[in-house]
Order: sequence, then C-alpha cells, then structure tokens
Amino acid sequence: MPVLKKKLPRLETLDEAQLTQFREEGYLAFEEVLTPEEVRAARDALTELTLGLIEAARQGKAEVVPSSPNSTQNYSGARIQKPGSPFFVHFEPGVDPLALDPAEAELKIRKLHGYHQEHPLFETLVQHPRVKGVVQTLLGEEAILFGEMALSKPPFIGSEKPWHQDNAYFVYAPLTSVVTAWVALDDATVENGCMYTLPGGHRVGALKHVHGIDCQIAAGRLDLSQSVPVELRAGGAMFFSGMLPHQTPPNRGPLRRRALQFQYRGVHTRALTKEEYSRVFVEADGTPASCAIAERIVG
Ligand SMILES: O=C(O)CCC(=O)C(=O)O
Repeated sequence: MPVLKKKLPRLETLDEAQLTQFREEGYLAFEEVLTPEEVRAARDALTELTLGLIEAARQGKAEVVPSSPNSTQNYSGARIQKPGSPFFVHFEPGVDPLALDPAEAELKIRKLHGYHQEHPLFETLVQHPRVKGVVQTLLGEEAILFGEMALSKPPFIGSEKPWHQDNAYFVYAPLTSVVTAWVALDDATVENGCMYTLPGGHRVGALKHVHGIDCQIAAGRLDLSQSVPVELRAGGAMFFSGMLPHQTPPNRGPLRRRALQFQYRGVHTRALTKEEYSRVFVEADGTPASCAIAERIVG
C-alpha cells in the first residue's frame, strides 16, 4: 500500500474556516467521507454493473460502439452502451472489450457514465449527507445532481485527464453554483493518478478550452508551478468548484485508481442554451472558452 504523506482533516461538519478556504482555494479535501464498507460496496457495485453490461453486449443486448480514431484520444476507446439509457462503460483506447476475458476487460475501463440509477447503492450515495450534504453547505442552497461518472485508471495504462474546468463541459449559470464531489475508491496517489489542482485558480474565471487529447485548457493559460497534488486514501473525497482548474496524470504504477464523481448545481441555477453559454463562459477579454466551441488542436 502506498504511503500517503499528509493526513487530511476528517469530515465532521464544515466550519467557517473551511468555508473560507473553499471560497479562497476553490476546493476542500477530507479523509473518511465514506466508510471502508461503503467503499468496498461501491467498488463491487461498479464491477457488477460493468460485468453486467459486458455480458449484455455478448448476448447482443447492449451496443458496442467501437474505437474511433476520429475522437480526441481520451474518447477514442470502445464503449458499451445500455440501450435507451444514459448508462455506458467506456474503455481505454485500443481495448476491445469483447475480445478479452470479462474480468480482464473490467480492469481496463476508463469511465462509467450515467450509472446512478442502475444500482441502489449509487442512488443512495448521490444523496449521502456526507456527499450531497457537504455540497449543499458549500453552495448555500439545495443541490441538484445533474451528472455522474466513475473514473478508473487501470495500472500502467490509465490515461491522463488534462487540465480543465468542469464548467467548460456544462451550461449552468451562475458559474459559481456548480460543485463536483470526487470520491476516491482506491488510495489515490501521485503514482497512480491522484487529482492536481491550482489553489485559487477558480477565481481567475473561465479559461479557453481546446480539443487536445481531451477538452482541455489551452497551453500557456496556467502557472503550473503552483499546482498541488491532492492524495487521498480510499473513502476520502475532494469537493471543488466548477471553475477550479484540475487534472489527473496517467497511472504510472501497478495499483488501480477508481473514483466516483458526482456533479451538482444549485437549485437556483439555470440551464443556458449553448449560444447563451458561449457568451457567459468567456475569458477576461470575451473569448468564448467552453468545450462546445473548442477548436481541435491535435489530429
Ligand atoms: O478522475 C479523474 O481521473 C479525472 C476526473 C475529472 O476531472 C473529470 O472527469 O472531469
């Protein structure tokens, strides 16, 4: 087991100092947000959902969308889609899920998307007081879940997620009323691809995004000398503003790194059209910055 260098505060209730830290730095991280039992159950549930979808694909009951070289690198892998549902499992580039033993294919997933209604445990976790409750305290209002993923970085091949602001992918205003909860299901370390942030970077405003290996912040926009790794033990969580620049590096080690990611918006937010949003999520000089209008910079 990796040795994590820093003991993070345990989550009790948020105090004024923590709220101030969130406002100033754009994120908070805590150990022991989920219990070891909840972590084990969540890992098992992700495996069960993935194997179920692989089996459905083998029986012709779920669609396999093959790898696409036309997508940006992070989206070029195959996916298995549950028909009539937002639920899909996305594999690392180059993995043919049906050519592998299901257990081996399960180890090579990159992402589950739209899964919370597929398993009672996740229906509970998205409402969890130590997850949604914290988000509501940070937002200062009722939170609405509008998206969820589970991110996996397989040993040695887990892909990088480049620097981005989550709001670049969304359309909700005000921009400050979007918060992501990211919950580690394995120890997340520098070696296996923990989160990195730029403390205070959320206050800079929107930064131009381009399509590189993913939808990512354009080169030269960030002072990466200020970036901070946020290592977490399994069960720890990070809560961050939709404006906070963050990234995760590739998994360079032998240990898998899985995480749940739930995205919430304040009840008073409004969904804008893409055109409206391209006038709201803009750099200081008015340059539209969202993924919807991002130009492609890598073949
Ligand atoms: O868990 C990861 O590797 C990155 C998650 C993330 O930042 C995202 O998908 O927006």
